[in-house]
Amino acid sequence: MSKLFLGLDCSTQSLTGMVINYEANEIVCEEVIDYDNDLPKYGTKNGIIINENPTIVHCNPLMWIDALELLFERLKNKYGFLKKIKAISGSGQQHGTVYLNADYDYTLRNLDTNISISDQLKNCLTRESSPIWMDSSTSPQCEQIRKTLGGRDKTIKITGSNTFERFSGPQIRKFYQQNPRLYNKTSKIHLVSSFMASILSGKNAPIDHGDGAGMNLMNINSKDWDERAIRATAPDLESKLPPLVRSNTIIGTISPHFVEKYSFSPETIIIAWSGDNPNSLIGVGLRKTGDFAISLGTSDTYFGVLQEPYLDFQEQAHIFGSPMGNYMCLICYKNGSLAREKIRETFDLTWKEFSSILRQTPAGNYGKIMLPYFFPEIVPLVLKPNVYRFGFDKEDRLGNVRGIIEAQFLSMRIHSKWIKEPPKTIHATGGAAANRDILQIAADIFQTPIIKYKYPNSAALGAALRAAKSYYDENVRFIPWKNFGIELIETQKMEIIRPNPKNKELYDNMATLYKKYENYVLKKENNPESFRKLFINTYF
Ligand code: ADP
Ligand code: XUL
Repeated sequence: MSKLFLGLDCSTQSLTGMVINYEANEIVCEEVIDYDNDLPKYGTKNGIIINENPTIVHCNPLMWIDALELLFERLKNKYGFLKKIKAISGSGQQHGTVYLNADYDYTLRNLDTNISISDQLKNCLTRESSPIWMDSSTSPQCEQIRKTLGGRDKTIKITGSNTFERFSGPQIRKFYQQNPRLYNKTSKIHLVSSFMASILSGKNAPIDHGDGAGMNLMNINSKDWDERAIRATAPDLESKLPPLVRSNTIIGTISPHFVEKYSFSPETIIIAWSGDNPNSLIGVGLRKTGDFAISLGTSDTYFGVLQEPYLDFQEQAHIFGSPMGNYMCLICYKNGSLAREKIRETFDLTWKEFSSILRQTPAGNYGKIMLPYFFPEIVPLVLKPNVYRFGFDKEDRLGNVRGIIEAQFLSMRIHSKWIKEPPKTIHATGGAAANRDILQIAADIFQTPIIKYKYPNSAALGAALRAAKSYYDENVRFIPWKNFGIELIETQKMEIIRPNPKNKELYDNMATLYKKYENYVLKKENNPESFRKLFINTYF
């Protein structure tokens, strides 16, 4: 009987389940639950609860559980092979936190199959909604924690990142300060990843080193909770946090609830979940230093493998644990897909029409420069959204379409410079990686070949591969990560998009120009208009 492995990805806009047959190097099926359309009772837009304050971005964690049950229902009805699944792991949008009372663990262990899990757990939440990675409402808490830890450099040395508004520690501190009574009633604080792992395994689950690093609470060297960071965040916090574990840890078997309701085998093992970016690193086959990927999902991220926690003290960068046991570096943009969608919707375009404009317009966009902060931005830090346009206006359809794509990759090129290793190839993943014309511009700006895949969901694939590896390591023989999953990933490669060398010099100059505009707007440096005119005279 073929052995199957399930990877789940609880991301910002959807929950995906991908089943693989590792020995046959095959993706067997993929199912997606789209929160907005499949679970309308939660009233989300792009997966989030709309708040009139754009810095506050929350989600209802019960929605993720309903999505899981709906996904299993569909997989069972459509394919009926859930019994053959040997191991499951998963991926969660990073940084988001779920707050639970003392009844949570008992309720999970004693679920009634006739009632939905979300109904049984709703009284276990001490915070009705969960702040997610898009929330940027914790600047005071970031400052307080950073100060207590001895400033920016000290904070980076301890936790691998400066304090960031979306990171779990500042979010927990804000909850403690605003609702000390409910904070005191909280007995467990989970990440999205460990919360979903606990639902699956029917008991409180640990946090892995990949996702734990995105909290400003884990010591990046020892990979344990850091006492100083915990004390700087909130009282009695350590007792509320699940233990930290290596990403390959088998945390138990599947909860009897899913065996009874969806016919999983009771022997199905559950592997610790991780964050979506660490899972994607596995899913696109990054295995050694110098391998890089861009993920163009709701967020845009740029990340790569590191052997040691090489720290950056200048930029808005992060060091996370990688699921292989070493490290990964990452930068994250909030103005990713939803910013591209804003332009697409403004001009009432389909993605096909959007792409056709990218093909029609020239590299350099006639010197039109956009700083696309439709939402508060992480890299560079911009808390008050505003879109800046130089040399064009918001009615200019062609200028805006090309402007946003060039802006996004110029910024990524500039702000990834601190990673001394330049990319040799870049693996592309996430919803917008389906768009060849966007990837061509990325290849030209980075002057690096970009690999395009058939399946854009590398987080779910990475989770499925992690599940398979822990199963084989435990039951068959140890296979190093160096080779693991690479043959399957190879079958998914669709195309290598090569950079156009003719655009090299233009984009080198445009990157310098773009940086000047960032400094002009954000650091009040000189207006670079004369450089823009020179750029136009040189290339157009
Ligand atoms: P997440 O995992 O963060 O929930 P996805 O990786 O599923 O998000 O990406 C979803 C996004 O992909 C959508 O918001 C949409 O803007 C984008 N997308 C889908 N198809 C295309 C396309 N052809 N061109 C550009 N963007 C696309
Ligand atoms: C990474 C980050 C986002 C989320 C959502 O630091 O905040 O990429 O993981 O995908």
